[in-house]
Amino acid sequence: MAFTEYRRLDEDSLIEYIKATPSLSSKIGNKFDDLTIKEVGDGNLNFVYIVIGTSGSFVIKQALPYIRCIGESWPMTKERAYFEAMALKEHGQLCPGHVPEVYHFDHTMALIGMRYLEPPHIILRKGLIAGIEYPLLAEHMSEYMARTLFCTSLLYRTTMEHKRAVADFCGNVELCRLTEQVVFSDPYKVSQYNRCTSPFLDRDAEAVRGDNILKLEVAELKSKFCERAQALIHGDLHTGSVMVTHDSTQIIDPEFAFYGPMGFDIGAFLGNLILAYFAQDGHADQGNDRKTYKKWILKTIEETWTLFHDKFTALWHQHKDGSGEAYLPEIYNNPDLQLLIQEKYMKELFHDTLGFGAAKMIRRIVGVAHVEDFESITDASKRAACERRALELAKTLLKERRKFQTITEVVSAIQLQP
Ligand code: ADP
Ligand code: SR1
Ligand code: MG
Repeated sequence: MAFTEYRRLDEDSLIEYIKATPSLSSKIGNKFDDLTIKEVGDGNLNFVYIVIGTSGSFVIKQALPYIRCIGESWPMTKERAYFEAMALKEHGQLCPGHVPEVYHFDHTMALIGMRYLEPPHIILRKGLIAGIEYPLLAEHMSEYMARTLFCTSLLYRTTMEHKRAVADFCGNVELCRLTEQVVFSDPYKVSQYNRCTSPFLDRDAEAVRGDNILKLEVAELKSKFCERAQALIHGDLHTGSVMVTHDSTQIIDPEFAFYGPMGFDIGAFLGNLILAYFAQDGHADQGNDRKTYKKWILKTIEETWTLFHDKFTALWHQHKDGSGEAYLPEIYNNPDLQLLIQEKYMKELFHDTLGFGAAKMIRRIVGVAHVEDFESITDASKRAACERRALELAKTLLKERRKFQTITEVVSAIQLQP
């Protein structure tokens, strides 16, 4: 069977595809008799197959020309697989310990072959719902974000390298436009795609649409998302894009990658941890009140930012005389001036993180794509109560982000949210 033009694979045609593809068949020792192939895609967009043989394994991810969770009525370019493969490779080079290796990419078939993150790896969001602590999560996520964001920014690269890379990733415009719509636009207007825990949150959703200050602030964030090519960001760094074990953290699914504001990634991760925090009361039962677990989530939020800050600024210090062209050493080699610049840069990044994180929280409560953290709370009134607290906190963070000076203040605000 030839695979010279795009077609959607299934379990049977995938075997033929693997047989015809040496980079994949060699991974399973060219043995096809005892292969098990299972489609596991529980994400929103694509099909994911786990392929396990007696001598090896891998994952195949294939993009379709539409959004899986909506259906063919919402077309979406399958070029997204190209950008996902590019970002996995680039981020993988910068942070190999936390990104699955790409074994194969087929542009025509919009298909990626990559390392199978074997059990006990699970999706972090599911671990957070189950109340499992991951002691190295903050360490690993801060490492991944510091390395990928710093090394793709002008703090590390020349403007020539940066411009070329920005131009390459500009092609991922359709995925960016999807984010523009579902994160920065739809939640603030009546849209056929929006939903909320009705009728409990109908008024809350209406209040979001009627909040002029909120709309003013979200416009500012949207403009930054569209205009600021600060670094190669993952673009969808929620807790469903992270797979974990007790001591491994792997970042998957960067199909929304492009040169955008760093705070969009950090905010996505922290915002989703905050959603996980507010969902805990809905998961509490007689056996576990989740109080200890909530403290661990708060500690992880605080540590992730603090460690990110320290690692990012350490990289900056280490490469201050390198080829990065944002602050040329011949102008900015004075230590006092360097400190001022760094403080200004990190303060703006902190406020971006809070703003984007809050926008990502709001869209998960009143927009099209909700999160399992809340959706798995079966009692709708209980779910709505959890969601309302998260929504109120997010509105405060988004509107008043510039008043927060430290991550400790943010954690206090989360705890004090009535
Ligand atoms: P989508 O782009 O549709 O969101 P994801 O990349 O999030 O797809 O993958 C969907 C699911 O497939 C994940 O939630 C995870 O369960 C599984 N998966 C994806 N990549 C891997 C991998 N490399 N190893 C193991 N499981 C994976
Ligand atoms: C229709 S919106 C689908 C969402 O799923 C992806 O993971 C992105 O977050 C996107 O916004
Ligand atoms: Mg996904």
